Amino acid sequence: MIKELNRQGTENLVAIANQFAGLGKVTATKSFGSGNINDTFLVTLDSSQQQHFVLQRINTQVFRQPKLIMQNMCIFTEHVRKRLQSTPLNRRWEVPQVLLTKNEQDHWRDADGSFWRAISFIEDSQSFDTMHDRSHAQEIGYALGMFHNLISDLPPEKLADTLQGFHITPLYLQQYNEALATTKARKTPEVNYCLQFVSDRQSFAHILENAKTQGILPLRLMHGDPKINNVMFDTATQQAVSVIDLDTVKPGLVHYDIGDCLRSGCNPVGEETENWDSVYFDTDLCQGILAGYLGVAKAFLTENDYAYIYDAIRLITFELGLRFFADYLAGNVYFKVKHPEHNLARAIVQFKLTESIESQETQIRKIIKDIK
Ligand code: GN1
Ligand code: MG
Repeated sequence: MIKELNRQGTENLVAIANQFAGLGKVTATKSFGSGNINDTFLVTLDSSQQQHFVLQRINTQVFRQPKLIMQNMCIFTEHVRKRLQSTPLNRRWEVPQVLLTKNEQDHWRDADGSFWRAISFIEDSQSFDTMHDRSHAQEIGYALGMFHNLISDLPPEKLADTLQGFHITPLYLQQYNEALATTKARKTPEVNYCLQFVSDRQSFAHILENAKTQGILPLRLMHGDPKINNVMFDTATQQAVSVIDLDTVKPGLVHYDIGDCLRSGCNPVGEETENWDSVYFDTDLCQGILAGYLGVAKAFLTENDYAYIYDAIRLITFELGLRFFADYLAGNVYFKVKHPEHNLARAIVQFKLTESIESQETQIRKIIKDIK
């Protein structure tokens, strides 16, 4: 029975992929990447013009208005295409393209109502879940800087809000309190550690939103999810060539991105480890990422922006832990999990990382001061 369903699933996938395969026939599909929200597949074609593309089923429980994502993506890619045409870079840089169906639509709804879309695959490139060394870190920073730079002249209001409340830490705190009030989770030592951890940081959760409301930090366009494995590297040169996963490109703070990139890039054991004692924030990698980032981003950052970089690193790390923990308490309804305690384990990783960031505050602030 299971075999039968799998076979049928694969056949359906090929049929869906063929909707987007204008340049050939689909010869293979396979699961791709390690996304926590959408389902992602790499499609292989028999065409010499286009060998692969990325097919995704959008999780519409999370992204309630998936058409807005496609609209944003088209505006974003068009803007960047024009920018690169008028001011070409002196190195390889690619922007994922939206692929249309045979009926020229930017998505396809299957018989179950699932929302499918296709994006070009950046050929001869790869991504990594953990950082190798300082030069890798510098390239990750460059990639985020280039990403911000290329949209720094696109007014934020041109893009829609594809995920309301995303990276608004006080809202996550509210959802956490709601989950806590009704949870059936047992109070194990791990759960108690997380409860105490969040309780000790309630007022800190407001730091970036307060700065935004007071006009200290301006609303800009951001990527929303610039974690290490969303940066593609040229397989030959090992230089960063693209930032992928554009679903959350929308108005926000660049600080969410800086924080997310550093919390993800400076944790050498990665966010899926269960060896919690090995989790730490590597300040050499932090220096590398910031050097790469500021090399490109210096032009548009203000004095106030620098003043909040340390807080952003600490906050976004804490926030992701809070999001994982709240989802564990709520019964794993948002992030995909491999086992019932998965989100709890992920939360502990982010909280251990937050502790490591807090214990190195002076060094991190000095890195930021010396580099600007
Ligand atoms: C989710 O699905 P994925 O892996 O691209 C999440 C990010 C988290 C990340 C943690 C829309 O991203 O915010 O940082 O997991 N995306 C959304 O791995 O919530
Ligand atoms: Mg993502």
